Formats: sequence, structure tokens, C-alpha cells
Amino acid sequence: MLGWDIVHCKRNFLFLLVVILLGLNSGCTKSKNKEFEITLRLSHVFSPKEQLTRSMDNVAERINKNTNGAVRILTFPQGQIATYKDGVELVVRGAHFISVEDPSYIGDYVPEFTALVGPMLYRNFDEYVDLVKSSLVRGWVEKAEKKGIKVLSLQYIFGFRNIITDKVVKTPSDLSGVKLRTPGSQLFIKTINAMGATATPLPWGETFSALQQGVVDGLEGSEFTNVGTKVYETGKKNVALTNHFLGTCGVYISMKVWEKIPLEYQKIIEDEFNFESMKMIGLLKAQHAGVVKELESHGVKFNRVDRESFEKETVKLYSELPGVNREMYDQIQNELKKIRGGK
Ligand code: X3X
Repeated sequence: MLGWDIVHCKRNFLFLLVVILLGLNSGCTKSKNKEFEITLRLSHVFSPKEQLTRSMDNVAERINKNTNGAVRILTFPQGQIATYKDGVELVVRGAHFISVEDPSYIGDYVPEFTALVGPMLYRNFDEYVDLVKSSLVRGWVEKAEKKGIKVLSLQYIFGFRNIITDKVVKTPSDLSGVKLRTPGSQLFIKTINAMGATATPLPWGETFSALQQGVVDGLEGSEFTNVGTKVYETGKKNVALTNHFLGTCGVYISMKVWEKIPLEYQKIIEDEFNFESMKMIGLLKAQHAGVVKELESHGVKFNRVDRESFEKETVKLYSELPGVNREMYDQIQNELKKIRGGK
């Protein structure tokens, strides 16, 4: 009996051992083959009615679907979580976070991006899009990668930014003593000051109360911002067509996080952000005339400006902005000359 017992026990022990090992191994097997999954929080300041918000939701939905749920992007509009400089800092620190901001915010890390969206450069959306595709800007994108920032797009264009106040503005002298709200990047602050106004940096979310309390006399923004956030309801109904900035957002993710994402998913992410940005540009081109009419129906008046007088005051910034130099400006102008066919 004893012998049989020992054999029986040994067999049970071995059986138990095999079960445990298989269990462990299947756990390892599962963990080896475990589907890749990542959740990213995407943050921006735009309101639900603005196209950029809808576009970001579209991209997030398509990426989730095309990666079978492996890459989930949760979108946070209206500055609900970190934005502007803080958002870019999260990217640089390696958070599972996507920052959607004006390229001047990554200009703090690669100053060329401040020059890229500097004052008085562009005549239309298309030439900016062509410039972004140039080897010049692709080289700057590689510089950003070395600083830990993967640039997924630079062309979420939301319209040329103009001066919005309750007075007709034609030259820098008309802006003397006028306090204008700007985003907090040095590019905006120094440009609006050079244009003759007093820049008052505020997050978008504090802009309306600042207008109502007289903390600022006006702001600068695009017609799409004006209509999408109802700026005209603040009584600031004079738009001076300075076109001083091309309002555009880049999309940034940490290189450390990016490199964790499988190549097949990286391609889907890049393709979808690029596709949606081109769709948004097409929509805004088609909508602009209608948006101007809608603003005029709310009593908004548009006036042309003495553009040269503003160009004269702002061109010096390309030698004064932190890290920016005249060579960057000349490189951009040379590329634009090629894009414009020498004109
Ligand atoms: O970094 C993103 C841009 O600076 C956004 O510009 P801002 O802060 O003037 O907001 C534009 C509005 O359209 C947001 O609703």
C-alpha cells in the first residue's frame, strides 16, 4: 500500500506541478502576446462650437476604431486640464498626454518654431501648409524630437488673427494705450506690444470676464474664434484686418511615449492627424465668407489697415525674440519665395 501511496502522491504532485507551470506559462504567454494598449489625454483651449474641437474628437474616434481600441485618446476641450505652456511641459516630461497649442509654445524648446509662426509672414493657409512640408521645417521637427517632442501636426489652422476692439484701428498709433488680451507665449506678448498696444496675457477662459471688467479693451483672434465663442457679444465689434498671425495649432506628444507605440499604430495616428487637419483647412476655407457675413449680421465691422506700418514695427522681433535670429526669418522668406513662384 505504502509503495502505491508514494507512487500515487508522486503522480499527483507532478500533475499539480504541470498545472501550475502551465498556468504560469499561459500567464507569461498571455503577457508576451498581450495586446498593446495605451490611453492618452488630449488637451486644448477651444470651445465645443469651434471646428478644432470637432476635428480633435473626429481624430480620436478614428484612431480608436482603426487601432481596434488599442490607442484610446480622451479629448479635453476648453482648458479642462493642462494647456498652453503647462501642457507642453507635460509632453516634455513624458506624460501620456497630447498637447494642442500654437507652435510658439514649443518655441521655448526649439526657437525655430517661434519664427515659423511669427508676425506678418503668410498671405494664405496653403503657403503655410507647403512651408511645413519643406525640408527646412522637417529639420526643425527633427530638432524637436531630440528635445523629446514628437510633432504630429503643425497645421490645425483656425484662421488669421486680427485685432478685435471697439474702435477703428489702422496704424500702430491707433493702438496706443489699448490693452489687448493675448495668449501667454512671448511671441504674442512681444508682437502685440510692438504693434503699439499693451499686451495682457490671459488664458482664453479668463478673457471674457477681463473684457467685461475692463481689465482689457480688446483681444486678437480669428473670425472663427470670434463667431465660435461669440466675442461680438462683449461689444467688441471692430475687427482691424491686420492678419498679424496665422492662427494655427500643432499637436505634440512625448517622444518617450511615442516610441512605446507599435509602428503600425504610429502610422495610423500620424495619418489620421494629417487627414483631419487637411479636412479642417478645407472646411474653414469654404466657411470663411459665411462666417464674416454672420459676424456682420451681429454688427461686427471690418476695416483694412496700413499693413506696412505694422510690418515695420514687428520685423525687428525676428532679431529680438528669445532664441530667434534673422537667419531663421530669411530662411522662411526664401522658402515662401519658392512656394510663391518667385513673387
Ligand atoms: O495655443 C493655442 C492658441 O494660443 C489658442 O489661442 P487662444 O488662446 O487665443 O484661444 C483661441 C480660441 O479660439 C480658443 O477658443
